[in-house]
Amino acid sequence: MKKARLYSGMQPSADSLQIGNYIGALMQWRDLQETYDAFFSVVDLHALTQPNDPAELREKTRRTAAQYIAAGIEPSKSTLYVQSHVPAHAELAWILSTITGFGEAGRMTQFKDKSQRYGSDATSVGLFTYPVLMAADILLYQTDIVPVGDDQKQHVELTRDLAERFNGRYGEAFRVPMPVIQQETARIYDLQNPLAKMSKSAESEAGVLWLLDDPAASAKKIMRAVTDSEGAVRYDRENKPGVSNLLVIYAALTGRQIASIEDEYAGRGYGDFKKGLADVVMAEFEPVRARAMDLLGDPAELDRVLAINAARAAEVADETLAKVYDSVGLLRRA
Ligand code: AQP
Repeated sequence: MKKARLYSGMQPSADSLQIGNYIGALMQWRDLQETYDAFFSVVDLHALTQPNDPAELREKTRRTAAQYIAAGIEPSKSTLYVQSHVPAHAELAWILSTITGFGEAGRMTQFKDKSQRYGSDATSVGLFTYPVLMAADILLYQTDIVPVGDDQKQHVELTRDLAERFNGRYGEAFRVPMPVIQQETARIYDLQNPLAKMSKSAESEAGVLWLLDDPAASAKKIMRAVTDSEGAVRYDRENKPGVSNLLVIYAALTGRQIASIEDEYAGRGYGDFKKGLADVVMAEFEPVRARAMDLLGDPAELDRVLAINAARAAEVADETLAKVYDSVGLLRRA
């Protein structure tokens, strides 16, 4: 039987991914690639919506791809490629932008948040059309499911609306995808501000655990993580967000139930618990880091693997794009 298709991606917006990207996305992708025909891209065109140093963006793109592989995404099993290597993404985004309402795009909360944060002079049209490019990413591959965090749900809803609108107007060209929303327990918060989502672009580094960081630095950040004065290792998201976040990380990385971790640390202080967690994080990250560094030591080989995967992606994407061009009435080149 043909496997259902899955699409997801991450921006190469930092030298290293953070533990939220790992637990909230990569660990799940690693499992999902077994049952789905999975496409995972490094969305470098999206990353252009932030200011970038060109040489650094190239490096971050390689590093992000290396971390996908190091975390267990297998380029022989999944299609792991760089978005800009498949020109159909930008081309379909243009077509989709012509059927997207201005007001519809303006209602996207991520755009509203980011544009407020940057101010109108620093807000580009690219940031405004970011969700249209994301819709193109998903629709090019006739995707069945899109695993995303709940902050991306609105973008997948827009994708569905655009697919249905296009199909209704021009005839069936796209499969209408379903979002699969990540569970609350897969969401990781900043260690210093456990009410804010941990993010690659956090203002302060103190609350972010980087996959490629020196293990001693990660351990230090865990030991300094914000907790509370109760002293009990107990999950209570509302009243104990710091400790709850650490428990979620512990449980996600060990596959254990939160209750069993609470039992283990009952009557022991936060120091012991944090030390235990630091050991868990270091044991998990160490092989990932070593493998990523190994891959980055041979960039020509990494580029070769990415090129093979981009060719595989382009085969599927080009077929969808050709259909779309025909549907909207663009004259075929003789
Ligand atoms: N804190 C998090 N907890 C759980 N999942 C998370 N993801 C990101 N942060 C957390 C998941 O990682 C993937 C990365 O998506 P992205 O790179 O396109 O952007 P993002 O979601 O905005 O991630 P960041 O790290 O916060 O990046 P910046 O700072 O560049 O915006 C997604 O699957 C996301 O759900």
